[in-house]
Amino acid sequence: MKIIDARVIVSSPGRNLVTLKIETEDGISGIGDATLNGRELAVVAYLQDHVVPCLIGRDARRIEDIWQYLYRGAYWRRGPVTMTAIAAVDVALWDIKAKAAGMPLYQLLGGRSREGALAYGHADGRNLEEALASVEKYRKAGYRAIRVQCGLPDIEKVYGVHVGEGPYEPAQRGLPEEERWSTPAYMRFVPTLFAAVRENFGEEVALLHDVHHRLTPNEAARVGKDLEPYRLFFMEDATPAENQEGFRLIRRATTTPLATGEVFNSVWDAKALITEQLIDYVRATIVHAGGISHMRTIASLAGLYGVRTGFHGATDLSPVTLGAAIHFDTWLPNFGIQEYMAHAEETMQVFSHGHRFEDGYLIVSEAPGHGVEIDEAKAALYPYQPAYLPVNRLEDGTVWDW
Ligand code: GCO
Ligand code: MG
Repeated sequence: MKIIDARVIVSSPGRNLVTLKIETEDGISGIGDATLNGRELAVVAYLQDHVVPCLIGRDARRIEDIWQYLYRGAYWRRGPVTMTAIAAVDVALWDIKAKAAGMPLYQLLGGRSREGALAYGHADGRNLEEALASVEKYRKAGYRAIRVQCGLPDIEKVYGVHVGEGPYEPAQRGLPEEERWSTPAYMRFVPTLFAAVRENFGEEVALLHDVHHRLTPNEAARVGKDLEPYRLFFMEDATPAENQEGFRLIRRATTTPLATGEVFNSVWDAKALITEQLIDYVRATIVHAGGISHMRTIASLAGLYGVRTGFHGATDLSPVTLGAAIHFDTWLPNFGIQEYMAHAEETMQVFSHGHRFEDGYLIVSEAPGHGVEIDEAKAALYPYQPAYLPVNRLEDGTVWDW
């Protein structure tokens, strides 16, 4: 089953998304997501200039060999650009293999382990009142797990909180915007937020929160302790995880469950975190961590240490990644939770799939492959728009983690 064509589709239906389509001599094609938010064109060039020429003529059935060829064979390893490009190839090849077998992808992975994947939605508000109203909306929509983010007094823009109409979207067209951040204001406010949410919505709903890399390990330990009474499902990215050992300090101080890893691209980014049981959920995901093949390695290692997955699922991960993730979640024994943000209407004019959200769970479609298709003619209607994630500064102007 020779690969006869591979092309990169860059489109901006609501936001920039990059897709790789691989075609085989048998007429079966597959697609993979290659979107790296704010750095899209670096992956496009990596694929077009260095990967696609090496794919033509290879046997599409040899997924593992092609993965090793692109990873080991490149000499230069890891990094978000490389691993996103490899992921796009890998997911497209799994899509092709599953279509050739006439099976939904989860069947090839080992079959169903659950009926649906528990999903969490994003509640947010510019102030406490709005945040509570947003939680209410997600409860009514059937969510059993809800992430809660809230604006801070005297801070104009806060991560995870929408401005204007429509859902939160951090990437903005044009050059990067700059935001201001106050750690003390955040640390004072966040326990109040979760006290109010528990008071209004009771003990049953699973609550999550994303600190988005803003704290030092010791500050994270403090916040983890302060949030213990509200029994979070997890506290995410409490501190940047480049220094994996930094999590020892947080872990010793609090029983609030910890999640990290949406920016990870390899098992090496998570090795100490997993083997030392410093986290409860690993958030590395298919598109940025080398595809299904490498995510299996990360998830299997995690399984040995009682760590579960909590795949990143913001809108900059295209419907193709979401589709592949729902298959993975349906199979993986140590699945934990799936982040779920519905894509914009324009995005869903370009991509189609049969996966569905029902009663708090994502239910996998039975279509062969990963079940997500792209309409290339519609994609062409939305040309690429330069857009960037914001840059963060402390109140005194120091550049900080966003
Ligand atoms: C999340 C994430 C996102 C990221 C975004 C960056 O937990 O969903 O933190 O909001 O910031 O995906 O590209
Ligand atoms: Mg996050």
